[in-house]
Amino acid sequence: MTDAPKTWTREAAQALHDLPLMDLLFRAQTVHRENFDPNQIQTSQLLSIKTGGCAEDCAYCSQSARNGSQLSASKLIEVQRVIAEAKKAKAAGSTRFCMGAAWREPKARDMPAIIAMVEGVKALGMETCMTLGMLDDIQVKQLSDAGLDYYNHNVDTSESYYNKVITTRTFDDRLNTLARVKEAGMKVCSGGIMGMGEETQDRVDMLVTLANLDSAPESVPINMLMPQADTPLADAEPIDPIDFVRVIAVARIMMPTSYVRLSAGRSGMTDEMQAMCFFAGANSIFAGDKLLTADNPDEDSDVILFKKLGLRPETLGGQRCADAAE
Ligand code: SAM
Ligand code: DTB
Ligand code: SF4
Repeated sequence: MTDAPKTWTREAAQALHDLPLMDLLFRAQTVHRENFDPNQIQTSQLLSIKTGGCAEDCAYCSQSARNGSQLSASKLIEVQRVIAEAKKAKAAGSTRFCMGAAWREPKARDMPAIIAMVEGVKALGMETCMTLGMLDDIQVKQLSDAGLDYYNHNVDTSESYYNKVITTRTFDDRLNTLARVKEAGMKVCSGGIMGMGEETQDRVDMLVTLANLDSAPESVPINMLMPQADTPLADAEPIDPIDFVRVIAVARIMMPTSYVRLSAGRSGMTDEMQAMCFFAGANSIFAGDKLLTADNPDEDSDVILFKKLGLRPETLGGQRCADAAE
């Protein structure tokens, strides 16, 4: 069952994807239990530290200045506000605080505040994650020196579908930043979005890219497109829920020790769909009633869902369990 190849071919990954659903889910749950406690879910909370006015043209995003979205651009928020929000997230049970900025890349003048945010949130005893766009060598060193734990930078889709979604940067730009982050010693959080009009092959190719990185990302967010008004993908055909579950299961099997995050789009999912995603091996979520700009299920409904499913939020230090199958 754990005879996973080191390097995945698209044929092997596609064959996995196309298995009868029950066979795929059984394999995914088996791999999951060999590597994690199946009833434990890591929770991260997001905060938008700089919203809107972004120079990139990502077709899914409400924050691109190039899309017609009504969202107004804001400046980088105050460090103290970030720390106050992180304290609330910690009190609500999140172990990781993820700070996101609508930038193509950070400017040198922003780095002192960014560093202060990382240091301030870490001082609360939380894990830190940032997503700020592309980084240069100086910036990865600054973030790593500040103690940043994770850097989120999604590949979003397959290499061949990439320019249907984003034209202001390339897939290779994305991979270059991921390589710099890894090289600087930070953990990588990278995944993508399902439901942007891509083919099944694009979903498989995206997972092959991620699984075949020098080491697979420690965290793999799988987002379901949340269609945003006035963006080119506002009317995209929604992905079939079972097709989404398949992607989670394939991600779990191909990246057995990574956290697979059931990310954006949970507010549009039934409890049953989320339960299937957890069974397929998703073991992380974003908690809190807001993502960056879009809605997320409120805390109460997540508490009820966890109770119904017998899930426990992971605590810091209570992480990956090598012999979880016992
Ligand atoms: N500007 C940075 C960047 O793009 O890397 C960080 C913020 S960006 C909003 C982070 C990720 O959120 C994107 O890569 C994308 O995968 C996800 N995302 C953005 N808008 C979304 C939407 N409408 N539905 C689902 N996921 C979305
Ligand atoms: C990720 O993969 N999903 C998060 C996080 N990384 C930064 C962002 C989701 C954004 C959803 C749309 C919004 O809130 O604007
Ligand atoms: Fe900018 Fe990130 Fe949105 Fe793309 S996804 S427009 S880079 S904020």
